Amino acid sequence: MKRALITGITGQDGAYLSEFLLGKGYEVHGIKRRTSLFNTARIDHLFDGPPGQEGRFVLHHGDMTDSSSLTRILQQVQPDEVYNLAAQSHVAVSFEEPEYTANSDALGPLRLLEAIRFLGMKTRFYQASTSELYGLVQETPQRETTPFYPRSPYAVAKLYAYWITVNYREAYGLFACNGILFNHESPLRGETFVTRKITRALARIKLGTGDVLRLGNLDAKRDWGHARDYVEMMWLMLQQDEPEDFVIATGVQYSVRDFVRAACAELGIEITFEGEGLEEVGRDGQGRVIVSVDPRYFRPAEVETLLGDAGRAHQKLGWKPRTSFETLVAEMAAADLAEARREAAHHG
Ligand code: NDP
Ligand code: GDR
Repeated sequence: MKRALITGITGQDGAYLSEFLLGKGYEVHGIKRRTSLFNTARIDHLFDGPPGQEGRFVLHHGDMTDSSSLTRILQQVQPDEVYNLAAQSHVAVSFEEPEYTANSDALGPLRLLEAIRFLGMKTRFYQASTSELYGLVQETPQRETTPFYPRSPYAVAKLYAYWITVNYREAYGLFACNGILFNHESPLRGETFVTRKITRALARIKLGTGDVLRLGNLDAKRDWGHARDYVEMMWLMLQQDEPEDFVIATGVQYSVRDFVRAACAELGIEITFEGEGLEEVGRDGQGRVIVSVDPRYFRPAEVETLLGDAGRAHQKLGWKPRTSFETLVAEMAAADLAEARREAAHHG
C-alpha cells in the first residue's frame, strides 16, 4: 500500500486529493495546524469512509512555519509521496501579511525539501505552484516556458518555492515537481475567493436573505477549472518516470463579471450591468442593485488576465479538463443554494 503525506489537507485541494488517493488505495496522512475551532469540515466524512478504509486516514498536528514538526512527521510517516498544498493562499491577504506569507509559502516548502534531503528519503515531492507566478503576463497563453512576473507577496513567495523545488531536483536528484495550476474552484472553495463569494451571495439574494454582493475588479479575467479534475493531475505528475513541471489549465478565460452573469443565469436571477468603474452596478429584474463595486476589494497590484496552455500536460499526462465553466458554475450555485435554504430554515 502506498503512503501519501498531504500538507494543507484541510483546504479545498487537500479534501479532493485525499478522497482521490483513498480511492486509489493509498494510506493518507495529513498535516493540520492547531486552530481554536475545528477546521476539518471538508474532510470529516473521510474518517469513517467505506469498510476497509478505517485507519487509512490519519492526521498529524504541524505547521509550515515549524521545521521541528515537519521533520518529525516526515520521519514518522515515511511517505512515498508528499503533496505540499499548505499555504497562506489568499493573494489580497498576502499584502497585509507579507512576512507570514513568505514564511509559510516560501520557507515552508524549503523546510520539507531540506528534511527529505537530510533524512535521505526517496519520497516524491509535489509543490503547489500557481498561475500567479505569471502575474503581469509576458506571453499569452501562458505555458511552462513563459517568463514569470509575480505581482503580490503571495506570488513572490510562490516563486521562491517554485525555484527551490527545481533546485533540489537538480542539486540533489530529488523527484520533485511543480504543478503550475491555474485557478480551480468547487463547492469546497474558500468563501473569500471570488467565485465562491459570488455563488454564496447570489444564492442568498435569490432567497431574499441577502442584499448586495460587493466586489472589486469586475474586469479581471481568469482561467477557471474544477478542483476535482486538477488534483488528479497532481498525482499523475508524481507517477511519471522523470520529474517535470506542468501547467494545468482549461485554456478558456472569463471575467469576474462573466462569472456573476453565469451564476445569475444558473439561479434564475435577471441581471443588467450599468455604469463604469466604481459607479458600475448590477441590477435585478426589479431594478434593485444586487451587485456593486467596493474599492476595499481592489489590490495594490492586480493580475488582470491569466490564460493557460496545458499542451504539455495534454501530451504527456493525457490531461483534458472534464468540467466546463458552465458545469462548474452550476455545481457551485446549486450547492450554495442548498446551503442558503438550510440557513434560512434554521433561522426562520
Ligand atoms: P486553501 O486555502 O483552501 O487551503 C490551504 C491549506 O493550507 C489549508 O489546509 C490551511 O489550513 C493550510 N495552511 C495554511 N497555512 C498553514 C500553515 N502555516 N501550516 C500548515 N497548514 C497551513 O487552498 P487550496 O486548497 O485552494 O490550494 C492548495 C494549494 O494550491 C495552496 O498552496 C495554493 O496556494 C495553491 N494553489 C491553489 C490554486 C487554486 O485555484 N485553488 C491555484 C494554484 C495554486 P487551515 O484549513 O487551517 O486554514
Ligand atoms: P486569485 O483568486 O487572486 O486569482 O488567487 P481570487 O478568487 O481571490 O481573485 C480572482 C480575481 O477576482 C478579483 N476580484 C475579487 N477577488 C476576491 N477574492 N474578492 C472580491 O471581492 C473580488 N472582486 C474582484 C481579484 O482582484 C482577482 O483578479 C487564487 C488563489 O487560489 C491562489 O492561491 C492561487 O494561486 C490562484 O488563484 C491561482
